[in-house]
Amino acid sequence: MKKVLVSGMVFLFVFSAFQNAQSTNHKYYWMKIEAHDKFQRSVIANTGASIEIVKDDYVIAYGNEINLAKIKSIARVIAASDMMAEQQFHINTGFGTLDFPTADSAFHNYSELTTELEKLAAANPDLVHLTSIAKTNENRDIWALRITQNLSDANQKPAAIFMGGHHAREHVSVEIPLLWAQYLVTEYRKGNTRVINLVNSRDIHIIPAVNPDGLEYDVSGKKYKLWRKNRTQNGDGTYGVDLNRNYGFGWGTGGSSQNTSDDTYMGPKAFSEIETQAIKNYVEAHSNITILLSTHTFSKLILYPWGGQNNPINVANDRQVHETMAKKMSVWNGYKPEQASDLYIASGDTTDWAYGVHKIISFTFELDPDSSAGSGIGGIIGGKCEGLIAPGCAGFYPGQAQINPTFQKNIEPFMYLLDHADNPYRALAE
Ligand code: 0X9
Ligand code: ZN
Repeated sequence: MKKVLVSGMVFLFVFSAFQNAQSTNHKYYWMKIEAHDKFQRSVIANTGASIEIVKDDYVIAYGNEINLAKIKSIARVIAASDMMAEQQFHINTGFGTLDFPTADSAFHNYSELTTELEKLAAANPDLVHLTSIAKTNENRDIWALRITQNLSDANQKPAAIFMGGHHAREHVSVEIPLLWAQYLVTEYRKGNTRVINLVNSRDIHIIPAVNPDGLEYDVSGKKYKLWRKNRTQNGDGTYGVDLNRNYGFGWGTGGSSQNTSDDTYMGPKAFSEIETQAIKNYVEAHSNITILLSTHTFSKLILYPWGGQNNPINVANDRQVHETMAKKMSVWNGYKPEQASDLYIASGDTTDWAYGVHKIISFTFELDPDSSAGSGIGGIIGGKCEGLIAPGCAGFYPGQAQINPTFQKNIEPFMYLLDHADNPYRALAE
């Protein structure tokens, strides 16, 4: 009996190792799936595919053939088209040039981002302080900029934190916090009194690229790879944890996957990742932070907790302050304000943790473009996103011309967030 059990275990081990070795060789699919409400969408999110576009009657999701098979058993798949390219297999075959395709050279790769941040800090030592908050698996610094008039008493000032680049393919979400930092300094020097007053009276934290390893991987070889996660080696041949499923509030309670090869893999435990640990430690070291914004792309949404449960926040004024601020900001940027779980349930995201554990008023912006970008299932050119025909490609890779207009429409919301760091509840009386 014992022998049978042991050989059974050996078989299972060998079999699962084989399966896992195969799991890096997934085919990826864009899927158009019938779904009429958040409950149907949450069931789809539970398969480990990532939902990228939400419409009244359907969603567009991205995932592998296992996700697709699971989805087929629970919902009607209207169309699915596979990404055939070798780079969709997501195996490290050498990085090649770590840079954007030439047509998108206005985006900053990691070394260009580092240079910009260093330049800003070096030219403005009285205002801008650059630190590395962690070294990633691949030895990149996660940079934090602190903009404040007098560093020695910054801890006494109300603080807001802006961060981007949790998801590798969401490059616009890195450019916007970078532009925000540059804007604050430029306007300060120009004598913009509103900016001067805010910079003098606030402690401003900006972390433009939470996931530098993933961001670099996504552009390696000058080809977009539609990569989402970080680049942790999961130990079974697969790479990456979804950093926006790895935070430690309600971790692993829905809309995230235990399967290492899935795009929404939650990690082996909450805060298993260097990147999420770094954000946790940083936020906890700055207890004056009252406001948090995490930029993502795309769909033009302003999201607030909860994302991991359908209930609204049950503390009335906390719920109202999120709702009121989101609504107010939506007038400026034209984005749709809603509770994150109205899209679909997803647990372990940044804002649920920041609000749930630290009572920080927290928002996710899903930046431009809107969800009509490539929302039909089209053909795919060479399996890459360069043809921008596949759904989601245009959404994640909208082209460099999109960067500045996206920033311009978000200046006022960002100023509003910063302004209200002294007392977010003020928004309720305005
Ligand atoms: O799924 C995510 O992590 C975010 N969308 S993205 O396309 N950038 O990946 C949305 C997070 C919002 N939270 C919930 N929907 N619960
Ligand atoms: Zn994202």
